Amino acid sequence: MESTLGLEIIEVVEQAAIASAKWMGKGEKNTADQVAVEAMRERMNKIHMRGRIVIGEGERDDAPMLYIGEEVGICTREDAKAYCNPEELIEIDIAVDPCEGTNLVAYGQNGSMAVLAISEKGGLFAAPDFYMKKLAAPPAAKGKVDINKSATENLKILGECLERNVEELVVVVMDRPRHKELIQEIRSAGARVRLISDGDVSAAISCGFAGTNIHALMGIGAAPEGVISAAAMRCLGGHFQGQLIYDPEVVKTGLIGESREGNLARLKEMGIDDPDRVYTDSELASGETVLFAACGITPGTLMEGVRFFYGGARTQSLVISSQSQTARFVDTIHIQEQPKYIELK
Ligand code: VTB
Repeated sequence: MESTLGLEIIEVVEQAAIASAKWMGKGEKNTADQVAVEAMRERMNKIHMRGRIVIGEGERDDAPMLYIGEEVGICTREDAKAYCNPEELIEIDIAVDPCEGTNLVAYGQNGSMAVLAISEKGGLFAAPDFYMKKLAAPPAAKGKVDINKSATENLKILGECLERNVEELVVVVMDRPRHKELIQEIRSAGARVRLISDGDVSAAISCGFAGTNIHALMGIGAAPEGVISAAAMRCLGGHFQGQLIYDPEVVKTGLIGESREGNLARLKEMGIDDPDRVYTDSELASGETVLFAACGITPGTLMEGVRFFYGGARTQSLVISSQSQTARFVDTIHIQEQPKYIELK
């Protein structure tokens, strides 16, 4: 895969984050999302690639841009022959979430980001718009904790792997009625819980880095974002497992259809024969090469949010590559008008 792609996708997430950040705290989550989608798509279409959206804003009928199946990149254009040699270009699959945590942006809260993952064709699991039970943990616990074990057991294992008491562990859980028992169990086991209102991608990835004081993500979030988290964790060597959730009784609120049987039939139609299968990060992001990029919209555990100043903006992004085995934090000043001065600190 093009090594320059890693640099270009930084700009893709930066542009989405800047657009969305202009709507921070305005109470309009749909606009915060829409402008991020537009900015992401516009920048993506300037990249010399043949890309296809596998995880995006929804089905073509509901989403005008970055819908599942949309082709993106200069080399997908009708007149592309003049500058792209189709034989030389590998086809790329892309999973996007231009505004992960729309509510966080709308209410000016921490933890939102523009995010995407890329792999060669077929390298990312095209997760349906279902829920996913997730378990993320640091590299030291990879393959040792297990989504099939209880939270109590996993916390004990995690403590051993990280050489600390369970009391010294912090678990991120989304604040939802469906997690009532899980939260109780984690607390009774002795660990501490950080409840978040939205944005479990940031929480999952934070487990991959020491020093974030986040040691695990447990609970049920959206499945497509699970694939994006898995892509990052696969590159970082962290632990990530996901299991699709199709029973509305388990989720209690939200997106999926109301009948368990109907949901099971939908999964079967999509070619998912074992609906209870537990996927690992390298099954969700199975491509030979995987790239991940995120840019903070509001401040988060890993990245600063977008900061505007006279004539420009400053962003912080993270790009992770399986090929170069790097996790790069990129601090960028975007000069939009001739600034009076550029502040470095
Ligand atoms: C959101 C969002 C998460 O999952 O909660 C969503 O904040 C689905 O959960 O970051 P609800 O329907 O209960 O809100 C994520 O988008 C990603 O997993």
